Amino acid sequence: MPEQINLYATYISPFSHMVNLALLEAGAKFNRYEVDLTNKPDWFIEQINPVGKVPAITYGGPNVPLDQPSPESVKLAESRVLLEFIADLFPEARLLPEDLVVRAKARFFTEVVQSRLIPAWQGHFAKGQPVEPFVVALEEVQALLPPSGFAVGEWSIADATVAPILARAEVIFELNHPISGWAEGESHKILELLDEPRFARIKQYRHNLAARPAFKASFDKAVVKNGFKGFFDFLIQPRK
Ligand SMILES: N[C@@H](CCC(=O)N[C@@H](CS)C(=O)NCC(=O)O)C(=O)O
Repeated sequence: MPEQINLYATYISPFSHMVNLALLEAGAKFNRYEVDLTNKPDWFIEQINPVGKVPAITYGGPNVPLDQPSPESVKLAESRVLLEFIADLFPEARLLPEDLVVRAKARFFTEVVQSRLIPAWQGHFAKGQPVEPFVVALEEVQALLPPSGFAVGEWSIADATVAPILARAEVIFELNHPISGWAEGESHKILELLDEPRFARIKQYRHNLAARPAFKASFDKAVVKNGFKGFFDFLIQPRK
């Protein structure tokens, strides 16, 4: 029987959402602490994750208030590591396919999302890079999808990796915050592009991902949009 799981996460963070989704899909019992990235508590960096990033998990140890972590619990971080850990912890939930070839395909899908789609997306909305690498990476992800169903057929942690990104990409294009420095109408063009027939499969996939009860329970578009607005406003405010 798995031990106590405490998830340290931030609602707007896609990496946090990945882990939250896997825990929900696994039917895990867990506690969640919302970490404010604009005012990170010292205890989080000192006692949970020295690099100060969410998501992180404490596993096991005694029952303690989440802002007073026990030295006896195991501290784990990095979304990919956490997703694999959750899949291992709850084998009956089949968060990774049993077939070893399909399992490798799920990991390859995750690799493409982590190494190609995410950097291209972040580069475009946060670092002034062109949109093309994001569009190319989206095509790559789409090309990996089977004709129907999820990344490798049944839902797996590969889907947990991409669902938060696709949902937030839409939110950020709609938000069109000054931090992105996009020209007039640029974000509209990309939203229209995502609606084009060439992206029909990924559009259907996005709908399938969003229809999962675990996704609905962990993602409120209006809250995420508002959260990004507040976070981006914080990032661009002049520092004293
Ligand atoms: N490679 C990490 C990335 C996690 C990450 O970048 N988290 C962001 C939020 S989305 C964060 O905590 N940023 C706070 C900071 O860097 O200070 C993972 O996959 O878990």
